[in-house]
Amino acid sequence: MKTIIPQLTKLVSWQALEAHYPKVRELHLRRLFADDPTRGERMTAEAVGIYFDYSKHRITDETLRLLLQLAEESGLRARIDAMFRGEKINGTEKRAVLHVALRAPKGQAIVVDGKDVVPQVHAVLDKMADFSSRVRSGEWKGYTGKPIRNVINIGIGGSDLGPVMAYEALRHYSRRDLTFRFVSNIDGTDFAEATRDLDAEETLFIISSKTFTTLETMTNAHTARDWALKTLQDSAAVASHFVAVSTNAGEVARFGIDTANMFEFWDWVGGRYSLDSAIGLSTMIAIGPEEFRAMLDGFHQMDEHFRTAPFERNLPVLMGLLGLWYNNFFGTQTVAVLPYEQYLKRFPAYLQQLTMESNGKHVTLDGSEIDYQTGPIYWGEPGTNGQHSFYQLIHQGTKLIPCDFIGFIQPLNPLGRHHDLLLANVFAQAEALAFGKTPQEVQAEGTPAGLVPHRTFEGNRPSSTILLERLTPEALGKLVALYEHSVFIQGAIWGIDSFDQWGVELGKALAVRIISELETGAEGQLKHDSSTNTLIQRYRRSKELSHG
Ligand code: G6Q
Repeated sequence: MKTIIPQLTKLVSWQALEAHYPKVRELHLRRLFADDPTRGERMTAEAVGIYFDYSKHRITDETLRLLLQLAEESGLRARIDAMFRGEKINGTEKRAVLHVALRAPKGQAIVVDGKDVVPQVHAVLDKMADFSSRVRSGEWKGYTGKPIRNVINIGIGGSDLGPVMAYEALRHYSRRDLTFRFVSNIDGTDFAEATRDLDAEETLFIISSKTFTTLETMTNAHTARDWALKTLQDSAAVASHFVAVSTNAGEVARFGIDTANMFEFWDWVGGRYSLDSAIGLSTMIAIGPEEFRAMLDGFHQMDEHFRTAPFERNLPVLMGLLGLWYNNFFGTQTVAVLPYEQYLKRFPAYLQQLTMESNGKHVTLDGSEIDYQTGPIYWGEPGTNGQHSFYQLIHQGTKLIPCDFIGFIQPLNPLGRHHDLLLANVFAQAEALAFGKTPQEVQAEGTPAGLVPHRTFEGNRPSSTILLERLTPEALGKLVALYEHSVFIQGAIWGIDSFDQWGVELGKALAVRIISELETGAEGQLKHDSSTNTLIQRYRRSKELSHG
């Protein structure tokens, strides 16, 4: 199926932005703020409880006007509407992209292939709520009659990063008498460390896999079954200690899990967009069904804002356009995500998948090679830790790195002056990056001449400040949806498929061949390049020697 994509770099607005860029490049944020004392109030937007300050970006009103024109001219509105209508906008996989349906309230209709999917979503949510409540209350018992005390989610990629991030983010709201662990890596250490101090009689495994065929997850799931049965001694115990989250009932049954204990989702939910589907079962057990529904409501509020707000006040659109401005005109390569909230410590890792798997593409939807930059590299750490490590490069290095500062007005753990100190650091970092410190200012402090260049901060380093009231499940939903939609709008303008991930396939296929060569293959038959052959031979020889 061919989708007609307007040629991005030929658009009038794109060319106007190209002509406009050299002028803006020469402007310093010091000047822009001095010339317009209202800039810090004007260049902000607020919606659904998120305050978005974009005044410290290297833009003028004209830049914004042209970026908004680009959004219109590249057909963004039609792409947004197509997504919400359930059209198959994931062209290469011929799938609808409907994570928004996962948080649609009862009664709203979203139709895919002639069928309203919202009732199914709520049926699964109800089933999850029932199960979660039974685990939380102790009514759901292990095989030997003990209540569940430990929940281990086994999954990888989209079936892991969302659940881990959401659990960590919402730990404040979680049941502290239950232990939650997450096993993803095929490295046996991950499983061994997650289970070494646990009692199998009190442990529930959630096998989370859309396909139920993923090598890492199925290997860990089989290891988990062996581990559990070593203690429980009876394969009938699997029914009490294993549940599945999947789209693949056949494989779930083949593994030995009763499909009555399977929580369904659908092919129109992409892995990295699935934390609010049944993939969030561990989150629901941790925080309870009510808080989980509050999170969904937060997502939905942002969805509605995204769907209905005019682009100039639309947070995901503004955020996406600003990212595109640096990526495509300033030529920046990365974005730093800096949450000043300890509970969001896994948020940057989660965003890495969301952004980079979605927009790390080299061809347009119609398969043409792209001659402009697509998705940037996302990275980050929670503040203030990063300030004592990599911020040096952001402040004084030779690379321009737009930053997203994320902060919350109210602390979840009020402790002396901690929160004021934390927030002071958010505001100070954004200020220091934007305005820097001139050589004259450094000299005026009596700095020895030789040190002046070292202590000078050129400034003009852009950042957004994203402020929310308090990290609640609802707030987390809003924040995740903000990034989801901003990734989508960038991908839509770049004309790429943000919802496929063919780039993960080649390595997987090659590994399958190498696995058999490591385990059984004869050295003489290796047909890789000389480097891969030598590595395989070296591993095999050492393995043989160490096994005597
Ligand atoms: C996400 C990707 C990918 C996927 C994992 C796990 O968007 O599709 O990260 O989530 O490969 O896949 P399964 O859930 O099928 O095991």
